[in-house]
Amino acid sequence: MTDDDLDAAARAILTGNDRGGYTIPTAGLYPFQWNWDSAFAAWGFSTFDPDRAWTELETLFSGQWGTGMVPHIIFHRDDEGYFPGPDVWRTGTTPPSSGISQPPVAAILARMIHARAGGTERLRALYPRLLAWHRWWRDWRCVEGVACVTHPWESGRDNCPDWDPGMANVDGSQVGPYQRRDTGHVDASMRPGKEDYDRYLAMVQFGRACGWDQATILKDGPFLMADPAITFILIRANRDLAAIAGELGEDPAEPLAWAAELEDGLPGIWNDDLQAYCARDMQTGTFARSISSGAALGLLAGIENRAMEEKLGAIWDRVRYGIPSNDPASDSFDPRRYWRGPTWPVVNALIAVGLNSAGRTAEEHRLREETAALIRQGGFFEYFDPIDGTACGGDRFTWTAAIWLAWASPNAGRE
Ligand code: 2M8
Repeated sequence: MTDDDLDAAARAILTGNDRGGYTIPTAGLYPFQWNWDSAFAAWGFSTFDPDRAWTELETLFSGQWGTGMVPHIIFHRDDEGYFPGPDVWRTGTTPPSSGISQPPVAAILARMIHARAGGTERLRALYPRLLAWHRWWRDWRCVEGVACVTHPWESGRDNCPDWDPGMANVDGSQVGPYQRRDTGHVDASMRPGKEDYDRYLAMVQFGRACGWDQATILKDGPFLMADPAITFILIRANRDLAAIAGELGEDPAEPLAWAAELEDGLPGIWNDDLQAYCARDMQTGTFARSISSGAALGLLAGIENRAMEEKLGAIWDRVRYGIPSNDPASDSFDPRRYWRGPTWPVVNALIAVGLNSAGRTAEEHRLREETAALIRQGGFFEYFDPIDGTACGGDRFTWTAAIWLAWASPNAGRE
């Protein structure tokens, strides 16, 4: 296939995964609207259908809770193909949704979509919703100055070794019987294990039992870990929101103050032993034992740190294709099991936004070429083995198609 053919195929994936105002990540495995997947889908749509791009974000925010939280999954219609569905989350919301959030990339991408394709009035209408969501992050997820997650699914990097310290203290033994659906769609050896799933469900059951009361979840919940990736994303997203505020004639003070607070909190997630920003269990103080791709998002937030960059450079050199989700030198590295080692085109794209902002054009070019090579060889899969490039997870994947169109394709207009 030529790159032009790949562009056409990527557009066909986005339109094929369109369920009317929102796109599913991939048919079968993920049949609902996922939060950060949708923000990337909008970025992809903005290259050929700006109206549809804004609609994607508007539909995402139609699921926003009164508290400002934007859920990680919105169940616009029933589908038996995924577990846990709305009957397990039982949030009582309309539309039905999960009870946790996902990385707040929407403001970052909305700003880039606006720069690429216009749509000032659509952005103006979204602005208060973005602000309310960021305020929710500040009020309910920022602990000791850094952004935390109350469930590994909230991080978007589900079974990453980042979460192993917190997961070790979650009791999954009492969750009762249940039927997973994911392992019916993709190879079980690539998915999180049963013990992980038991713990994931125990956390959902805790949230449900307290009526998704955030104060209770923070104080008494089974899991609370600081997430370097979300901390960096939120710093950048707050600054982008402040820039959007400036363009719209709104007051940027609030998001700027939130970004500054997060930056002040960064020493709390600096792991001296690994010389990198790392996930940290806020209940025990324990750091994750290896460096993940979360650290590579530092430049997105304008954080330059020589010691960490040397470490990240060495990690990148240990693989052939893009930034791996976990350090190949770590004993927890697993090149094909979800977030325990593979490379994710969508994360590479986000890292590249940071490299671009920092003027690291040579590294950005390398990352783009390595990511493009994966897609040219293997197609629009969910993720890839970073060493031999084997395509893994779901096929015809929305966010892989989206980042091809907006970034990795030689035909993508650069922001
Ligand atoms: C994966 O997460 C879901 C749960 O949210 C799952 O494995 O069932 C993650 O890769 C997440 O980041 C992503 O948003 C989702 C849909 O692509 O799949």
